[in-house]
Amino acid sequence: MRTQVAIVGAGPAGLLLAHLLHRQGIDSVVLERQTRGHIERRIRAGVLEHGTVELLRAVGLAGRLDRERMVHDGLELLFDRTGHRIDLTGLVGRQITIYGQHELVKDLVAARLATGAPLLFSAPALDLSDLDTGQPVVRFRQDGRERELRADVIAGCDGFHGVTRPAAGAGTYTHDYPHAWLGILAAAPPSSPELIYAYHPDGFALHSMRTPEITRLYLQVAPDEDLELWPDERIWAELARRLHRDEPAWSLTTGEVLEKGITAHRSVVTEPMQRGRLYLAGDAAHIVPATGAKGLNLAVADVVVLATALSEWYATGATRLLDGYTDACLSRVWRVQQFSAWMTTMLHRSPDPFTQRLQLSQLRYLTSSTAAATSFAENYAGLPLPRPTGWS
Ligand code: FAS
Ligand code: PHB
Repeated sequence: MRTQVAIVGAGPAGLLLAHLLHRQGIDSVVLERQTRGHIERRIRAGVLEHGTVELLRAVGLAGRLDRERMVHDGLELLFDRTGHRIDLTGLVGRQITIYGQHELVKDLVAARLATGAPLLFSAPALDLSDLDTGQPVVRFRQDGRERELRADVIAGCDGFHGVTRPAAGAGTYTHDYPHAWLGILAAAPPSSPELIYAYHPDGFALHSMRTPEITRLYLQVAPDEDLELWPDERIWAELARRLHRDEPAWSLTTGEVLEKGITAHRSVVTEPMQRGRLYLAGDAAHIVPATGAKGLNLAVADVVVLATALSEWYATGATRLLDGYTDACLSRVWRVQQFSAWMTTMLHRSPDPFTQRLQLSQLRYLTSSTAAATSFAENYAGLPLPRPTGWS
């Protein structure tokens, strides 16, 4: 097979890149290891930044999102059994959107299939070659046969466990956090209209949601926690304890647990995010702890930069933006890494009493200083996104 851009991975990064390139008349082939059903059911992120939604709307991908999303103007920080609201809209004029990543993937898959352009499921990329030539190749498997896809450029959008990041042979910065998240998806209406980030002596807890009927909740647990030790009753009891507040009116609404799992927390940055004609985007290039709800949004920012650089190259032959791809992405990547690490260390239980005092001081300052709350709101709701070529 032959195409202009070979895209490995049909997550938010790969599918959005394919869409932005298609709008510029640039051909691509998307290779996805899993089936369509698998990627459209995979529960991951749920918070979209203000800029991410504006972008999706500007490129014609927000039809269902605008009908079904939940819009939040603020969130709550809970500590010392008292809730403190951060007014995102009041402080920085920006909102967040609650819309499941798997719902967005469904919309992106539908948009791709509507163009008739290739999206190959159950087609795992095996390895890459000729990256330093003008005609790099992806070897992949489809229907039991090994095939080759030759392209001008390869976009590595295959997540943290894909084949493209190792092929880039780049250096990585890694930091592992001494905790993980036990997350559940539950058939229960939200107990509060907005997200609650709870700092508790026994560990962090998060009350989030997907729809008016479905909640998403998380508990801080040990990195090697055994899920077998967490029957649903214990999870609900621990959530109620950590989300407890002195306001008598508030209580946690429980329901059937639809899905539960444990997710590690780590920070990873790959530098450079390119090698020859290979460009990494999204989780293939960097991982953030989920506390700041940034992973998906950072993937979107990368592909906006990459699509703009590729559009210029195909339109003018200029490689200026492609050559500067890594630098253009890394400024935002490290900003988001710092914010996510800061939010994670501020809100997760530390065994060290001195650190606990620092955490409480940080939380009290953040919820009593407009300057501090504004900086938080600016980072949380999302810094402005670069504007892709042809943004209407
Ligand atoms: P993705 O991982 O989404 O997509 C990569 C795609 O490449 C996948 O479809 C994969 O099947 C495919 N692939 C892999 N290897 C391949 C190969 N060899 N050939 C072809 N295809 C291949 N973020 C939040 O903000 N909130 C959350 O609650 C949250 N929870 C998360 C839970 C988990 C378990 C994980 C892993 C991440 C979570 N994240 C969360 C972060 C998440 O949203 C990611 O940042 C986001 O999925 C990144 O999108 P992509 O870069 O497109 O990578
Ligand atoms: C989620 O809903 O999955 C979610 C929300 C906020 C976060 C992390 C995850 O900070």
